[in-house]
Amino acid sequence: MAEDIELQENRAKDYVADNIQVLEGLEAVRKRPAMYIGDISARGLHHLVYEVVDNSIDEALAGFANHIDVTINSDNSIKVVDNGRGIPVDMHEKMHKPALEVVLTVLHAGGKFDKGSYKVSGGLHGVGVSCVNALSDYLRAEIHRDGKIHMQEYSFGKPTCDLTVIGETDHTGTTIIFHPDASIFTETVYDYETLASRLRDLAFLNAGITLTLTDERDMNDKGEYRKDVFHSDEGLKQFVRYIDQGKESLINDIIHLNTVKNDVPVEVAFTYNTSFSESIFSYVNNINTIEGGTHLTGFRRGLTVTLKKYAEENKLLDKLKIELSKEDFLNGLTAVVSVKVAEPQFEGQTKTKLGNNEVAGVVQVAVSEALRNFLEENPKQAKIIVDKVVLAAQARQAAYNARMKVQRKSPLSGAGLPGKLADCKSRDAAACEIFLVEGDSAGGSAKQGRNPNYQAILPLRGKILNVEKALDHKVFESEEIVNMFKALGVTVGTEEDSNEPNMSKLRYHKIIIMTDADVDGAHIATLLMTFFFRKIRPIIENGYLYIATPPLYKCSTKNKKTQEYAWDDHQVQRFVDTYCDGNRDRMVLQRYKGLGEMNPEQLWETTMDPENRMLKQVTLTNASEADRTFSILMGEEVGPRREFIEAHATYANIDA
Ligand code: 0RA
Repeated sequence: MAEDIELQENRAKDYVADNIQVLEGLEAVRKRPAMYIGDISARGLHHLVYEVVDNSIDEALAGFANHIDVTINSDNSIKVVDNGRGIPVDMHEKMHKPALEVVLTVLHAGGKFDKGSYKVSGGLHGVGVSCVNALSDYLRAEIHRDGKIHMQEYSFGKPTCDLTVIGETDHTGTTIIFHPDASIFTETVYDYETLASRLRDLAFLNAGITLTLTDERDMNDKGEYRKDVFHSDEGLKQFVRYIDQGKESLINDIIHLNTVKNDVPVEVAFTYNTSFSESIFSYVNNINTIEGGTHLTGFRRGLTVTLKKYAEENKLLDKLKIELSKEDFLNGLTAVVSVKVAEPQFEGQTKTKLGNNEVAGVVQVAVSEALRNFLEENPKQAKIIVDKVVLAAQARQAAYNARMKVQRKSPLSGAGLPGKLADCKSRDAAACEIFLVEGDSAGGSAKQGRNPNYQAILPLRGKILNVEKALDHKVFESEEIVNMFKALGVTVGTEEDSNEPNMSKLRYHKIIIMTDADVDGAHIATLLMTFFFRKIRPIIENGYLYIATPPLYKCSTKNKKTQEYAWDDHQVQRFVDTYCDGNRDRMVLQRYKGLGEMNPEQLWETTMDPENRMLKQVTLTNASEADRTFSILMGEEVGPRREFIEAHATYANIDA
């Protein structure tokens, strides 16, 4: 334990030296924050909250807390309250300061007082709450412990007062309030949905704990703050049901196991729906392992081996003429795999891939046992699953044939590019952009307005195919979709048993969806996002997908001397205030109904010119939430879609 050795050494030094050492630790965090929390964008900003909440989750998993309340205060500071034992406040003998202060000022000090406890949470980067302290211009800790309320405040990681008793209390717990340092972060406004989806995940992943989120920036007419309560009694079983809300289930049951094998707690839930996509989400110590790893390998193996064996033993494959491949078992599967590993090794580009080999076998055995039992007890549902696997194998063969027909005709030379593509001159993918434009007329304007050196235009006719509802071979028969694959230089499944997109010949690193700013445009943008999410997800994961934001208005003074574009009503009002002496009658307001109403110069100026345009980058903060949303919005079930739209009606009156 390197930290322990360091602490021992510190004891020999004098108090001042200790202090300097500690400050240097947090200075390092302030100097290179991305090294500690991933990045300094919105993601890092939200990560601060997860870091604090994870400590409370640990306290709950140790059996001492069951309630965690998160509040977004009106100044975008965050309050996290738990009902655990409270961070210890007694003197830390090695450090000569209260344990609380050590926790808040020494990197990785969080769990050091509680050796016996099984610390499995602790944030993606596991840096602890001291990191949050270092990156906050203000932090306040309030500890309810031993009948007293203890308080200490910090600024930029340094205490601004001694630990003080400020009152009495009849309960225990920890409250941390912090305000992120605006000089560190490029984004300082918290997004409710982002926090809500993480807290919802945590509730599903840790059955029995209640988490709440309150937004004090957002009050309704009744004077209530926006608030959600997240709690799950059935854990991952409910998680799977939640993800699949918009999908039609194939079998009634959700197969659920929750066990400890070789000291590794394993929880898995899965079921099948009638869709053709695979929705597997995996977690290690509550961290979403986006890149997968050994736990996922174990799950897949347990699932395929057991199902195949059952199908063979029960002679359910006799009519099948082709070999089953691994992916046939994953069609229409929704699964969540969660393991808690004492010493996880994280690998991969984003350090979200579990490397511990011993975990694969543990999960495989647990899944095999549970699935075997389920199949034997539920022969009817077992037959339905196997039939679906067989269907998937046949569909795979048909899709492969369709793809091959397309991709054979599409050599890498320019000759294979779609006729409608106006390509750019550059061949440097990192510098190149492609605009996917709604309609031929807007496409024409874009072609004239663009910078042809690095901007390509692909006009799309009307609504593209909804891939959420279509079988793969239909997808590869759709002209618009094939054109996109060809233009992008992406192929899918050139290996017969794989659906992985091949990105190595990707021709553009900015793929920009440009649609009208109306309901139809939003629908087309959603169809395109669904397509990328389901078929070429790495484009989103790599940050290559963008949405253009054409202006909604052009404001002109009556004499036409001054003109400005506006994207919202605030900007219109600012124009009125600045150029019309606050008198709306002196302004001519042109409402753009579509891209086609702009001439090429206007389209360039407002929407395409990198100097002026505002691109929205499509990011993926929570893949299971995105999966659920796409299947609700684009899938078969009408009820959940209506509910969802009523709850999230952003485009409700944009056309009014
Ligand atoms: C170490 C020891 C003990 C509690 C905690 C840490 C603790 C940390 C956090 C962070 C947020 N909430 C927390 N709650 C508790 C307790 C040791 C003892 O009481 O014996």
